[in-house]
Amino acid sequence: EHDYDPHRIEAAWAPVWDEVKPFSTLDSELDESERARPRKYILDMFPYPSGDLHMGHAEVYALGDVVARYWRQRGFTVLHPIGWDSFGLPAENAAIKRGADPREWTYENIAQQKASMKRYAASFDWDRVLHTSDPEYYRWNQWLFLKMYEKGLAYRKDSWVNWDPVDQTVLANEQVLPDGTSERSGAVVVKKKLTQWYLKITDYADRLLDDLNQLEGSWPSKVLTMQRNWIGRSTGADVDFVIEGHEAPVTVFTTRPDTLFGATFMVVAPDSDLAAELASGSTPEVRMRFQAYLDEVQKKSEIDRQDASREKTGVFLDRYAINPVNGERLPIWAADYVLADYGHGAVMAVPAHDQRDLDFARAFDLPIRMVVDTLAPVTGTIPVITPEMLEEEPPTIDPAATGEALTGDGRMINSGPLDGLSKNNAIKRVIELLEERGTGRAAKTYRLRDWLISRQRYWGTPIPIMYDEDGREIPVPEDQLPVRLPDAAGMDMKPKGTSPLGGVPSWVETTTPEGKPARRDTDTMDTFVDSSWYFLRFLSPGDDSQAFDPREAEKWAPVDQYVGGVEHAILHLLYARFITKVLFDLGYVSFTEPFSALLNQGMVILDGAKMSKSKGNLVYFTEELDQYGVDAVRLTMAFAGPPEDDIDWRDVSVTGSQKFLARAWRLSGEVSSPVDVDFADGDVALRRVTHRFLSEVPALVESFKFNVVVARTMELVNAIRKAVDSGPGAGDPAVREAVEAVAIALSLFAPYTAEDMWHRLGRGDASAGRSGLVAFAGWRKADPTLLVDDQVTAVVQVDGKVRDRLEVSPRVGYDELEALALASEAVQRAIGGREIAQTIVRASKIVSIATKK
Ligand code: ANZ
Repeated sequence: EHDYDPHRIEAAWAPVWDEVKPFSTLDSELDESERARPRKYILDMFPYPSGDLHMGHAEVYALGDVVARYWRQRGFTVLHPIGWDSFGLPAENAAIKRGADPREWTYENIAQQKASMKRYAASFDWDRVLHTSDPEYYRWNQWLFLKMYEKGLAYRKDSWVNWDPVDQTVLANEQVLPDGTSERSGAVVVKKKLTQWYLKITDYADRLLDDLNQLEGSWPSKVLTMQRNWIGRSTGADVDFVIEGHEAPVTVFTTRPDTLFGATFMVVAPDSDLAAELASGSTPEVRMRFQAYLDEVQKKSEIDRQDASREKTGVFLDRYAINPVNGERLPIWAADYVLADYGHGAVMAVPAHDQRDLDFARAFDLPIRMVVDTLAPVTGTIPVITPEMLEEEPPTIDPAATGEALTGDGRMINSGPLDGLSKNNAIKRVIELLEERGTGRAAKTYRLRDWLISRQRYWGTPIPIMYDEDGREIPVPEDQLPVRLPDAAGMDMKPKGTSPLGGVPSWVETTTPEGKPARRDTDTMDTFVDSSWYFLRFLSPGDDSQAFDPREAEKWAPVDQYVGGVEHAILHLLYARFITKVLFDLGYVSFTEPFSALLNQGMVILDGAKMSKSKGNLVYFTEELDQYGVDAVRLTMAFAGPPEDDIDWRDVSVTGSQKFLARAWRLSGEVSSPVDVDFADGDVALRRVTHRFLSEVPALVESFKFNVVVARTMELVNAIRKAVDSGPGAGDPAVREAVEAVAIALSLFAPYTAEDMWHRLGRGDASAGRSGLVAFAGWRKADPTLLVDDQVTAVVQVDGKVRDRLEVSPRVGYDELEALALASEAVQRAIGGREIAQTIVRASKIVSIATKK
């Protein structure tokens, strides 16, 4: 007999599983009973194929697998697919560096990662693998784009975009970090004016926000908050201002229409079309100063511009707007604290009540008028005036003097028909006034912008649009999809500001459906398009007639449990939610949220720091597997702590995990009772331990307390060891029952060890297909009669005399026992209404009450 050897066990079971394909869920692979079972869709975020798997993957796939394997044990047919998010810049940059084809680099890495995942025994359905860089996949990106184009949800516009000067490509707002640098290259992002494709996610802003309420409790609240802030809905009003010498009125968005009488000037974003228009209608001198200012502004990042502490800059345009409520002439300025693509790119400035406006007014000597008296009480009691207060100089609140804008509530002053109203009532009233006159209306605005998807790079999905000789957009007919990427051989991929595809005339030149010459759009799509709907493609792998079969979506989707990193809390999840709603509106799916529940795992770190090549603190995935075996690494991931927490690889003991697995495994060889023994004849004490375990584990797994489950399994193993060595012995039926429970539980964390145990216990039968594997053994039901606690007797004394005896659980708490004692009638009688001086509780044995004499 050999001892526990993880590598021997791995070598024994990997080929068996390859043969049985235990986790295939294509209809053709399921038998009738499996098709009839309830279904679960458990999805781990798919990887980007950059080199081999790393410890971060090791964590997410270990944890996702616990969930998938758990639901199988609960009798569900579980879909747990995997694929690769295989388009994107790293492949292209690696290709440029090494002169290789991005395609080769990508698919070699995929092959390596796939082999590692198989070795890691992640219970994936290998019949449903997808790669987003396959034409069979990206064809459907193009289809989706065309569907959105038909609906007006994909459109082209000319605008200032975020430009990464290192990668020489456009970035979505979401890809620019708070410090104004590129999430990808680290370069400081600048602005550039380009014609680009956008998806109209802003049309869905309200639904994307409101539907988050459905996810409350099943998504981490942190992620919900991040999504809410990203969408950033503000409510207020749009107010139209007539501009002297300008035909069209200018509309501004304000959250404080109540302060309209306090507007003393108007500010437009210097980089807006409006500013250019107003300047061009002004004097030559203004035009020159404006242009010089604009040149300055364009060098700044949006983050810089929003920094409130920065010194205010701007130019007077020598133009005037008319305040619709009082006819006042407001000078119009261009200043960079107003952003071109928020609201309408123009604000009514109310310096008394807005800090940015106040700073600006003080810098340029513009008038400041208070319209809200924030000292006037709105609700509540009037403050008591003390004699001391009468002695003091009344504090001034005038913003012109203090430099502090008054943003609080109060009573309206200097505001004609609004005077005396509170803020909220004034907002209501002024909106009514504006609506009556047709010069304003209630409005909402969002921080969220439309999704810019054009990228000037090679390794992505070509945008399925061509342009005829007049530059008109012509969608590529659906039956001509996919628009395939041309071969990379001989292509110059170096970033140069336009897509490398433009350098392949044979690809660019095409013909319209009418046979006229046309040129293809040479940009490719943001890879977030690829990952916005991949969870649906898993449902219909290989279907070349549609992106996915709506009937399959009906069967499996939405995803019941999504598992992945919190780094995707905004972008990926928001885009997937958006596209799901679009597909709902188009009638392809019947649900509006793609991921019913979300688990964010923490990071694997070393000595408190993120692992990275540059820091030289990498722990290598395959080295860990070589040294400790797959199961010990997987178990360590689950045991390290709550899944949301970071795991410091220095603080864990993979050796400890391995020792525990060996202890459990040895027991499976010691069980000497026959397979068909009746557990009911077993030792009751051990059976109680086993059944408590069986009853408690499901709720623990379902609340992601995987570490607690592992701890409970260790306790059970200890109890079995005791029973074998110094209790009823290895032949007792309760020992078999307990060891089998351990094997089934370990199948979630340590699949090789569990399979081997199952086999040694005489249960496993690989020739029976998947039903002969431990993964499908089924979670055993706890026998409720074995869950009842032993009762112990606690005595209750009052003033030294025993007055009652209580039957309680040995685990009863102090407070609970005290409450039970006080609830006793006999005890109350003995107390006789006297005050209690002292109560001493020793759970679970005694409660001693002393009364005041
Ligand atoms: C007048 C006013 C008076 C404002 C007042 C605030 C306080 P949030 O809450 O972030 O949505 N604003 C509107 N468009 C802007 C733009 N393109 N760039 C910079 N600022 C802009 O902010 C809405 C407020 O931000 C609006 O309400 C407007 O200033 C300003 F006592 O209008 B407010």
